Amino acid sequence: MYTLYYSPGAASLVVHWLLIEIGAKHELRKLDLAAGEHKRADYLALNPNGVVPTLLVHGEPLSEAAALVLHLADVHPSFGLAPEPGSIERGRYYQWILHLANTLQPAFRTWFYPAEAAGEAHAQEAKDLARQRIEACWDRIEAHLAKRGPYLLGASVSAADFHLAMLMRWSRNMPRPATDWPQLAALAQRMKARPSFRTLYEREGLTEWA
Ligand SMILES: N[C@@H](CCC(=O)N[C@@H](CS)C(=O)NCC(=O)O)C(=O)O
Repeated sequence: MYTLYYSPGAASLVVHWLLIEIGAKHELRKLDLAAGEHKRADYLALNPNGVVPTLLVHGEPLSEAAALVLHLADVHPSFGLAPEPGSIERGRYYQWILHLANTLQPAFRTWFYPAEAAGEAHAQEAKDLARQRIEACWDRIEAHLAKRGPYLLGASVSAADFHLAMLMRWSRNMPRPATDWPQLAALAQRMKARPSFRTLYEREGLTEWA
């Protein structure tokens, strides 16, 4: 049994989406980030970083969106969202998820919280740099998909594509959203066509990037 602490559209989205995709029984606990519910003592006891997501797995708290993606795909292998451990495909899968989590997602953190990265006085410079970094990632992923796509691992979808789609969604109001890149746009269309995406949108009350 899973319990997901989430906020609509936040880094919890990919975890929620995968829970729906694999049909796992779960409860949702919505946190109001604007009201600071993620900084309250009871939540910090579960996630000392004070961010979403946190997933309770049989009552045990786990955090970090990418770790939760890897864990869910492993615990529910029949959905084929992760390659065989030890295979070269598995290595590529780790490579992509860690790239998304270590390079692209932190650039988004700077885009959304520029003062945290550089202080109020330099927030605009931080945002400009974040934009460059995000667009450089889109360039590289686009080139990869053109050569080895249509998914990150080739012919079949993996949990990494769900993570990528969440990050692409975050770019929707940027000067150049990820969907300006044709291979990425096609991947987004395929991911959005999954029935689990519709359910996710209904449950989180999302409308943008539908
Ligand atoms: N590395 C963490 C980052 C999570 C994160 O930054 N979550 C954001 C929402 S997208 C958050 O909780 N922001 C509220 C805050 O930092 O106060 C993860 O991937 O789980």
